[in-house]
Amino acid sequence: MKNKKICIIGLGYIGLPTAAMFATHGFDILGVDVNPKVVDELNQGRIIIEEPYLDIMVQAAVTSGKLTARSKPDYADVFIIAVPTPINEDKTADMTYVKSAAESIVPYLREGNIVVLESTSPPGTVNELLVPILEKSGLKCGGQILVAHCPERVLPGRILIELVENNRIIGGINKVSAEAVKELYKTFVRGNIYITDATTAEMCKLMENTFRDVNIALANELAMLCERMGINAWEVIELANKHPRVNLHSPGPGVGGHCLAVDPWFIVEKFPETARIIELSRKINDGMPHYVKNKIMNLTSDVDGKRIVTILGITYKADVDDVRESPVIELISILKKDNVEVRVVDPFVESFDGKFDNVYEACEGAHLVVLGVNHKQFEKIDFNKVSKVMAKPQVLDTRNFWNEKQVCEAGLIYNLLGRG
Ligand code: SAJ
Repeated sequence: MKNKKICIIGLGYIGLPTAAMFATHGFDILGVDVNPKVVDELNQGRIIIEEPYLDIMVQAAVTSGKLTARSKPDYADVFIIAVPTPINEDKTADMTYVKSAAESIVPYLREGNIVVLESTSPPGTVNELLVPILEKSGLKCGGQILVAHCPERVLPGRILIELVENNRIIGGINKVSAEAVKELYKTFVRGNIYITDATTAEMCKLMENTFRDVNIALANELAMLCERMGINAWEVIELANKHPRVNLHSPGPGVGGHCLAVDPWFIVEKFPETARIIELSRKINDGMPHYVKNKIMNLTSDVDGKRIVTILGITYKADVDDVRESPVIELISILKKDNVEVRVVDPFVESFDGKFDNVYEACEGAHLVVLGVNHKQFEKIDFNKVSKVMAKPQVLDTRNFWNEKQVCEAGLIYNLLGRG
């Protein structure tokens, strides 16, 4: 298997770490990306995304000559497609990048090649979309070319660890395809590798994120119920989770990122009349920024003139720089529509309208501080300083992150999402 040439289409959060991983395991890697900046930087051993240790690994792979990049594919033994599958306005999957990636490799396909789709895709994509494109080469899939779906399942911030440690699912268009791709991934995966058919693998990947999204919707519904009942959802969660078969998730200002907020729709688009819990959960989670906005408006209802709200953390989750589908950004935009002055502090985000670098300056004259994302750095805030500079000393913690006692001792009123 080793010394084979692998062509990886798409050098983003998944394609690039996968390229670096194969390169450091003896393969010759050609990375392909439509963005010239990604290609140029990579050929100089540099990367333009944030992920722990990825820069070092990529630099080593490029220096050793095992990883190079260009804008077009070339002949190879294996082709891996790792391009984005964004979502359209109407909540259907935008398969444009997968289609053009597949079409771009057709001229270079030869008998004996392996083609792997890593991109998260609606069930049926490999059989109904990928195979017909690849067969334009005149080669038969399943015989002359082996084809499989090998969904990525790594968590941003832990990608290099999880690429190696996580279990993997490989769905082949036939058994020979699945077995061949298993041999390939075995070179660096230390978790178990399970083989199945392509559509089952597609559905597994989507259901993993849907499982999480539905459970978060349940937690968000619990938070809203507890507020009405005058009890604390976080206490309910803690105590209910003492049961050996219960694992309630955490409420929050909504669900973001390019996975949980998107993948469930790929199932809904297939059978909307059947995927009812999945669709309702998406809507509950998407409604959370509006719910939090109403809370903010109530907490500042006695303010004369323009309300000033300081939001700490705007990325889609803690300690990452990714703002895709961030519910806090949605919250900011609806607050602004209601004429609220929003100030933002986020050490992970370079620029954003209303961004302050200093927490205390951002709190000066504010009527409410909202903890949007629980970045580790926000643990160390000096609440005494915050309390002194605010016009109305109060906070809203949407993540159950701060220590209530500490906040109150500084003279601030502590409000918690999910507690009535
Ligand atoms: N969130 C909550 N409450 C919770 C847990 C999360 O509100 O109890 C929110 C987070 O704040 C965030 C969103 O959900 O806005 C998603 O965060 P996440 O950490 O659950 O997931 P992602 O999107 O970073 O990564 C997921 C992972 N999938 C699963 O854990 C099943 C990852 O393994 C996948 O590889 C990734 O999606 C992907 O690429 O599909």
